[in-house]
Amino acid sequence: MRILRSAAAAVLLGTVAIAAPAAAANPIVTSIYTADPAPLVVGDTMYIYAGRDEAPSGTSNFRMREWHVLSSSDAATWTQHGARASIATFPWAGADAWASEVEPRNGRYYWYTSVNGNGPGWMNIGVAVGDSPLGPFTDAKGGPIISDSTPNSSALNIDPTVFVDDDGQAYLYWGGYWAPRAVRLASNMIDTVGSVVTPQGLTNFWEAPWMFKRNGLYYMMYAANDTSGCVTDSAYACQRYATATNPLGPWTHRGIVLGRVSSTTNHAGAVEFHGQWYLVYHTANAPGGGNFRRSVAVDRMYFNADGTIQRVTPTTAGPPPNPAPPAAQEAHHRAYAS
Ligand code: FUB
Repeated sequence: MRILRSAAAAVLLGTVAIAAPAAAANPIVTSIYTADPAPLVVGDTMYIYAGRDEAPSGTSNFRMREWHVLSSSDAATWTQHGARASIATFPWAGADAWASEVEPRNGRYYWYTSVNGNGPGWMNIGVAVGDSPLGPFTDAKGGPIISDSTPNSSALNIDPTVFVDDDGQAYLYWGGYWAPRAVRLASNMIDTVGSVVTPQGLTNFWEAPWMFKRNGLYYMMYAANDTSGCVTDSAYACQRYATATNPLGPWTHRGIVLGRVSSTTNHAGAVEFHGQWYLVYHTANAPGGGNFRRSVAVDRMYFNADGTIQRVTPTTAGPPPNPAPPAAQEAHHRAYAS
């Protein structure tokens, strides 16, 4: 059974073609459905790691087996690199390639995933590792980092976001069903250190945390589905955010980054690229799209002078091209010429 599943996944991975760069517009990819985007900037390239929605039209369950990678040199034109990890990447798992995020450390790229293990319980956090942003990626731990049997784990162990602070300490945050969780990671990026804690102050947290730091302040963005300013129908969600002066909180809720989108789920990541900030999120806006056939979008995100975030206005045009500054391009060309 295991061999058959792996072989099928290998075929899937092998048949995904690398597409030519696609013109800027939201959604940024329409040849497949993509969801749960996690941006990562490496040098002059922005990568987006995203799950693939494969639910047939008219069905009402997630069908997700692969994680794909996109890249861009200007945040406007995107190249599809196909599936770079799948359920088969984790021999101990069998279904549900849900939200993921890649965190670099010491020249390696750690791809944290939500995936349904074959053991007791439902969702787990797994981690694969590769030597480049495009992989190849292999299971780094041989089992889940977090499972339902982890003491004080979330009610739903999904949606990992990993952050390495300036002092080298790494943190894993995750959670769903209104239950955010956090734990320190060892410097090997695959073992937890100490107890799982419950972050305080993430008002109306539902799922999909996204951690980052800007100007010495910690930011946690997350999906909420309350009807007290977020959405009018709690089947949908918005993106709220909170800030803290310590990576484990306590957090102070600051407001809404992104209102309701056309899909019931609302999952986003934020990143700075070539001096500008971007919000990467998903909607149901692609042709034939829906709650289980979502598509990734990119738009500019703006901070106020006091560090608060302006609410993002989703666009269909997407952001204008933001290539590397000329000096960086010259240095890049010189490096290649030498
Ligand atoms: O894509 C499956 C799940 O839906 C994700 O893990 C959640 O964040 C929501 O987007």
